[in-house]
This record gives sequence, structure tokens and C-alpha cells, in this order.
Amino acid sequence: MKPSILQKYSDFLPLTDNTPIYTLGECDTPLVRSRVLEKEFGVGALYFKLEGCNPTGSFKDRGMVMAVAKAVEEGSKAIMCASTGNTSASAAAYGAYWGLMTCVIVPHGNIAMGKLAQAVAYGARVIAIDGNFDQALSLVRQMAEKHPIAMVNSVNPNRIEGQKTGAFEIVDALGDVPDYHFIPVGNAGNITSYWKGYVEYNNAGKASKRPVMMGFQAEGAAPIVKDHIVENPETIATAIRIGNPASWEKAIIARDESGGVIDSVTDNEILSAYNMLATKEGIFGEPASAASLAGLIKSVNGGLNLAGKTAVCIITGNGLKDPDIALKAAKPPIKLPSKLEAIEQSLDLG
Ligand code: AN7
Repeated sequence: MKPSILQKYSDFLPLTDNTPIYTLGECDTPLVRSRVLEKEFGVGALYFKLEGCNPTGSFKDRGMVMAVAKAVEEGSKAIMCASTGNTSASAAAYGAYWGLMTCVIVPHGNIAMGKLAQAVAYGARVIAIDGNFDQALSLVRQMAEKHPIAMVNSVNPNRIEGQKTGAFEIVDALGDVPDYHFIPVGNAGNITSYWKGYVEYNNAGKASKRPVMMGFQAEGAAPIVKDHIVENPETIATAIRIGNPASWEKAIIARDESGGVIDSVTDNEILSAYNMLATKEGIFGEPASAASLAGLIKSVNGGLNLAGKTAVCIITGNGLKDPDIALKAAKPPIKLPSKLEAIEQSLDLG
């Protein structure tokens, strides 16, 4: 049986004797070495951390297993979150496991179909508002203040605690920290968590140094890059369609303390990286996930030399979550009569 991450990294997590130890199979996700893109972009060693291999198909399960354990420990009967999709799928799963009333607020029309299907399937109460993620988050904050409901967005520090285990796993797998850590940035909880994890492991003597943190927002939803709130964020990568990130300050600390950058990538750059990942590496991440690779490509093209360096790109969510984009962004299937010659002809076998 797979051990619970709560047990594996118990020394680094806020556990008490009353914290339930359990698992839905999250964590211990693969760190896969690049075969093609590493050479193409001149990286010493390039790895992809496949967070889409978590039980609900995204990195959110790391923080959720911890946050829901604490909610249960504290006697909560209900949990609530705002979400661009993945947090809602994860909260719905962990809430279902514990029999909690789970309510998720999502932006109507701007959540990938797979994620909506998950939240509904796990039995959550799904509220789709006529507004964006930032408005949903504000509503959830008000609800949690007024009612005995545990908020499981990443403003809940237990989410950050669980999520930082991603950094521990990378160091455990590589034997030390990578030189560079590339990551998409939306609400900025994940970059905050990874930085916290790397710093804690370094302080505990489990890593010799800290990586340079390279965060990437979508150009139409890049408040940290622009240094102001974006009222109407827009991007094809709906997961990171966020104009006022909750962990804004902490992301800036991660950037500055690590000597890194938070930059933006265009939707075209995101889609190009998304296609490359799938067609050249056999890795199907969702569009927001590809912002990490798009960021690496932009950085290298802009002069960053990664020769002799180790870099990790976090692939935050599974491509299956957003089948609409997958079908739009790739070659459509070929429709043919059920005839051998027709197939031979179309494959142009020469
Ligand atoms: C695939 O689910 O914010 O910077 O509500 O789903 O920690 O927000 C999702 C974010 C990157 C950005 N990649 O991470 C939500 C939500 C994927 C994501 C991010 C998200 P953060």
C-alpha cells in the first residue's frame, strides 16, 4: 500500500496526535527526464514533474490531503473553495472521502469540462457564478467568515504545507535541488509552497542550496508581472485565469529570495509548449501546465544559458481535464470509409 504523504514527511507537517493519517493515493509523482527538448534547448538535464498523476489529476491533491485532514481534526462538517477547476475537483474528492458537505464556486463558462465533471461526480455542490475566479474567492472568504465552514483555498496555510511536499520529492529524487525550477503561476500558492519546501529542506541539511524560481503567468492574466490587479483576466489556460492572486506577496518573496523571475507567456507560447510536450515527450499536460515549459523556452530564447544546469518543469495538471482545447489544438482525426486501401493511402506509406 502506498504510504500517506502525511506520514512520509510528518517531520515537516503541522500534525498532532489527532490529525487523521490517510491517503487517496496522492504524491510520489513521477519525475521524468526529457528525451528531446533537453537537447533542443541546451539544458544540462531537464525533468518534468508529472503532477497530473495525482488522484484527481492535478497538484492540488497535495495541499488538499493536508487541509482536509486539519478540517476533519478541527471538527468541520463542511468545506468550501473558489476555483478555476482543479481545486474544486480536489476538494470534492477529499470532501467525499470524509463525508463532508463540499461546496465549490467556479466561474461559469470558464472551467474546463473534465474538472466540472469531476466536481459533479464526487457529489460536491457546484455553484457556477456569473463572475471570475477573483470574485468567487471573495465570496468564499465572506462565507467562511460568516459560517462554520472550512475554507480550503490556498489562503488556508495547511494547503501550502501539504503542497510543499512536491519540493521534497524532487530533492529526494535528484539527490539535491535542481538549479532552476519552472512553474506556472495563477493564484501563486504553488510557487509559494515549492519555495517553502526548498527552503525547509535546505535548512534541514537535506539539500545543499536553493533553486532559482522561474514563475510564469499567462500574458492576459499577469498581475504580478504588470504589478497591478487585472480586472478582466483572459487566457486560453483557464486554470490560471486569475487577476488578483491570493499569494501575491509570497510569490514575490520566492522570486526575489531565489534570484528568479516571474514573467508572462502568451497563449500561443503556451499552446506551442503544450503541443511539444505531448508530441515530442509523450506528456499530456493541461494548457496551464505548459506555461512552465513555455517559460523555459522563452527564457532560453531570451539568453538564459542552461548548459550544465539541472531544470525541473512542473506539469501541474493532466491534459485530459481539458479535452476541448486538446481537440482544437491538434490535427483533427481523419474520417475514412472502413477500407484498407483508404487507410494505406491516407498514411502515405510510399
Ligand atoms: C493546472 O484550481 O487556482 O499559482 O482554483 O490548475 O498555485 O494557483 C488552479 C491553478 C497551475 C496555478 N496549473 O497554480 C484552481 C487554481 C494548474 C492549475 C495553476 C493552477 P497556483
